[in-house]
Amino acid sequence: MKKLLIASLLAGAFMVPSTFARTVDIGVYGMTCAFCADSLDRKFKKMDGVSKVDVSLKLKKIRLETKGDKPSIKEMKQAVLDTGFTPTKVTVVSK
Ligand SMILES: [Cu+2]
Repeated sequence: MKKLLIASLLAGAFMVPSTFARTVDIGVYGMTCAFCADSLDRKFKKMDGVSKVDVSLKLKKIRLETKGDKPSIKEMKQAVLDTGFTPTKVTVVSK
């Protein structure tokens, strides 16, 4: 019984989800309409590690929330390029 208790305590310790998260703002040049915003939104939602995407057409930027260090800043910039836009400034808002 005692053994079982220790085992479950250990398992619990390993299952604690990481609270580490990042918020990143990506400036986008060339985003002019709702369709642009939508294609960027869909692109980032498909990326591993991205938990939230908020595309602002007005501010011409994307706010991302990631679960950890992935995707890298480089991968974010590449995703913007792949969608047909030009990334401007990438800012890590909080970590
Ligand atoms: Cu457009």
